[in-house]
Amino acid sequence: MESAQVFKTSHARTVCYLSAEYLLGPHLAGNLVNLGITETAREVGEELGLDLDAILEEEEEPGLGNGGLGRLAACFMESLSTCHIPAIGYGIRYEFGIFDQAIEDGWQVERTDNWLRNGNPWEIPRPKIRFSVGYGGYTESYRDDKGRSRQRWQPASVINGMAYDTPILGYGTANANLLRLWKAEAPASFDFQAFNTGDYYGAVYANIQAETISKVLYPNDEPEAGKELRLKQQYFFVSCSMQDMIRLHLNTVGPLETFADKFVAQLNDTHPALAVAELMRLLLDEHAMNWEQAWDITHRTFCYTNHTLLPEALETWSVSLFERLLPRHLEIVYEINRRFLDEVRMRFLGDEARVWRMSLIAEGGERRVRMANLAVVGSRAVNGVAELHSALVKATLFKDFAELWPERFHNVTNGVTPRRFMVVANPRLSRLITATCGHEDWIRDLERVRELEAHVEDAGLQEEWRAVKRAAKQDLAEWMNQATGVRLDPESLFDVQAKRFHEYKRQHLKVLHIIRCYQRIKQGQSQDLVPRAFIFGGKAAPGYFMAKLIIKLINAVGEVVNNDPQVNGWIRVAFLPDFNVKNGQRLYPAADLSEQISLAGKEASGTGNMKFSMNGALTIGTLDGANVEIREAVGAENFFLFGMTAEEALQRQMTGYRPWEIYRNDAELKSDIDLINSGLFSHGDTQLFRPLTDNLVNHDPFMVLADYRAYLDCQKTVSETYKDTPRWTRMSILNVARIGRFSSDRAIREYAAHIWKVTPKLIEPAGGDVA
Ligand code: 9GP
Repeated sequence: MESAQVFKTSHARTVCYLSAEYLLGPHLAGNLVNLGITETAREVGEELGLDLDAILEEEEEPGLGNGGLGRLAACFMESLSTCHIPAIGYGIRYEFGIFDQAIEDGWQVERTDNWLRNGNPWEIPRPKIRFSVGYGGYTESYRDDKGRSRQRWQPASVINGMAYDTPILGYGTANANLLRLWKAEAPASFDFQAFNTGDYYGAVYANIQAETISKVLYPNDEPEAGKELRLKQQYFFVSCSMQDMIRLHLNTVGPLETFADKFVAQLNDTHPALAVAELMRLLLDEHAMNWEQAWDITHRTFCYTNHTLLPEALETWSVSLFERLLPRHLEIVYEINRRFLDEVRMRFLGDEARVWRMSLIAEGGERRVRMANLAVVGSRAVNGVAELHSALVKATLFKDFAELWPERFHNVTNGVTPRRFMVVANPRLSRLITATCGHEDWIRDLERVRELEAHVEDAGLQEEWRAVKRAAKQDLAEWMNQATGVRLDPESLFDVQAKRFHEYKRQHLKVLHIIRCYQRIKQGQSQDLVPRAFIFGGKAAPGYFMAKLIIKLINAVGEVVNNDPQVNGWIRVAFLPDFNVKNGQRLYPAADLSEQISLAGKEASGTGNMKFSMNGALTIGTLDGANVEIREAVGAENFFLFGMTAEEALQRQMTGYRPWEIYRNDAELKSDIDLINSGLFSHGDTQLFRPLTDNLVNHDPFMVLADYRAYLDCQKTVSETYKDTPRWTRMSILNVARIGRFSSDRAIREYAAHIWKVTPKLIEPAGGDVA
C-alpha cells in the first residue's frame, strides 16, 4: 500500500507489463526469502510444532503460464520490485492454469489444474476496480456536441472484468509491485429482459458465457481451430488493463496528453498486441482525441518483445472473426494500416511486394490480421530475447521493418531470478557461496558470485561443492523413487533435459543417445561410458501428437532399460511427472549435465539453460538462443558444444537436406532407429513409433539426424571429463562464478535504461527495516 501511495503521489513513471501468462510458482518460500525471515519463520514454526518445509511442500502453485514466456514474466515481476522500478503486471486470473501432467502407461495424461480449490491467500480482490468489456455488435457515425463527425461502437454484449491484486515483493527492499489479474464476470444487471419473459435459463446462460472468458489458460502449440475464446481472452485483459491505466492517470496525473510520460506498456509477445488498437479506440472514441494525437500517445506508450521465430507461433486472426468480435478495432487496424502503408510506399517507391509483406493484413487466401506486424508498427521499441535471436529477428522475421526503422530494434537477453532459482531452490549451495564469498550481497548483485573464482583451486571448497551436489542428487533420487518408483544412483551422472516438449527442442535426439548407450553396453562396449541417470521433465501441448509420442518413447525406453539387469547398473531413465516451477526447483540443484540441444536458430533464448548453470550443472548445447552467450560467459572450455550453427542449418535446408542418406550411411544411427521399429520398446508393436521414426528418416524438420554424430562424440567428451572429478568440479564452480549476467535484475536494468526510460524509485520502509 505504501509503494502504491508513493508511486501515486510522486507521479513516478511506471512500467505496465502486459502478459497473458505468469508462471509464478509457489509464493511463500520466495516471499520469506525476500523479506529475509526464512530462518525466523522456521524457528517460530518449530515452537508451534510446525515444520516449515512440510508447509512449503503443501502450497499449490498458480500455473498461469505454459513455459518459458510465462516464467520469464514472473522473474521480471520479481526483479522489477527488487530493482525498485514502479510497475504493474497485468494479466488474466485463469480459474484453471496449465494442466497437471500424469503419466499413465507411459503416456501423458492431462488433469485439470484446480489451483483455486482451497482459495488463494495471496490475492486481494478489488471489487471496486471493475471495467466493462464489449464484444460484437456494430459501429456507427454520429456528430458530437461540437458538430465533429465521430465513430462509436455499439457492442452486442458486455461483460465485466474485476481486479485481483497480488503483491510481488522485491529482495531486501520495501518496494512491492502489483500483479493485477482480471477475472471475467457477467455484468450485475444480467439479462433482465430474458428474465422477465420467463427465459431464466437463457439469462443464466449469458452469465456462464461471460465467466468462461477467464476460465482456462490455453496450452500453446494448439491447432488454430476453435480459438475464438482465445481472442476474446486477449481483448478482455487488454481492455481492462488499458481502461485501468487511463483511470489511474486521470486520478493521479491529469490530462491524457501526458499518458505516455507516465506509462510505458510492454507487450510480452503478440498476445496483448490488441492493446494498440484498444488504446487508440479509448483515446479516439471515449476521450475525443483526434487521430494524430491519439496515435502519437499510443505509439510512444508501447514496446514489444518477440519470443519466437517459429512461424506457427506467430499469431494471426481471420479478418471475419476479428470483424465479428471487434468491429471497431478492425476499422482502427485498417486506418493504422492505410497510413503505415503510405509511409512504406513513399520510402520504397514502386516496391509493392514489400508493401504486401509488411501489411497488417495478410492477403491471398483467407484475409488475416497479422498481430506481430501490428505490434511492431504500434511500438516505439522492439526487442528479441538473446543476441542471436535479436539478430535473426532483424535479418529474417522483421527484415522489412528493420530496414524501415533500424533504430527501433534492440536486444535484451533474458535472465532469471537468483532468489528463486538459487536461494529458494538450492539453500545448501547458497550457504556455500555466502560462506566462500564472505557476504550475501551476491543475492542482489549476482555479478558478485564471480568472487568464487578466486577460490576455484581450493581443495576444501571443491570437496564441499561436491558434497552439496551429492546431497541435492540424493534428495532428488528419494523424491523420484517415491513419485515414480524409479531408483536413481546419486553416484551416477545426472543428465537432465527439462523443458516443454517440442520437436525443435529435440528430446528425441537425447533418446537416440540413450539407445546408443544401451546397445553399447549390451555389446560389451561400455568402456567409454560413465554410469548415467537420464532424467526428463516437461509437458506436451494436449493436441501435439508428435510431442506426446516422444514422451511415450522415453517412458518405453525407460521401462526396458530400468528392468534390464545387464544395463541398469550403468544407465537409468526417469521421467519426472508434472514439470512445473516447484518440481523444477527439485531438478536444477541435482543436475550435473544440462541438455540444451535445440536445432540452432529455433530456441529464441531458453531460460532453463541459465537455471541449470546457476546451480553448477555443465551444459551440453548447440549454438542456439542464450546458449551462445552462456558459453561466452562461462568460457568455451567449460561448455560442451556440438552441432551445426544456425547458418549452417539454414544452408543445409536450402541446398536439399536428405536425412535418409544419413540414416543409410551411419550404421549405429540406423541400428538405433531400427531398434525402435523392431518393437523392443513397445512389447512387439512395430508400428507404435513409426510416425516418429518415419518422420525422422524422411523429413526430419529439426535436423536430428544431421546433429546425431556430433552429439554422440560430444557426449563421449562429457563422460571422459566426468571421470576427472577435480576438473569437473572446477568447471562447475566456474559456471556458477561466471553466470552473473543471467540474473533477471540485469535484464530489467537494461529494459529500464534503454527501452523504458524509467528510473528506480526507492520506497522507504514505514514501520522498520526490511531484511
Ligand atoms: O521459446 C521461447 C524461449 O526460447 C524463451 O526463453 C522464452 C522467454 O523469452 O519465450 C519462449 N517463447 C514462447 O513461449 C512463445 O513465443
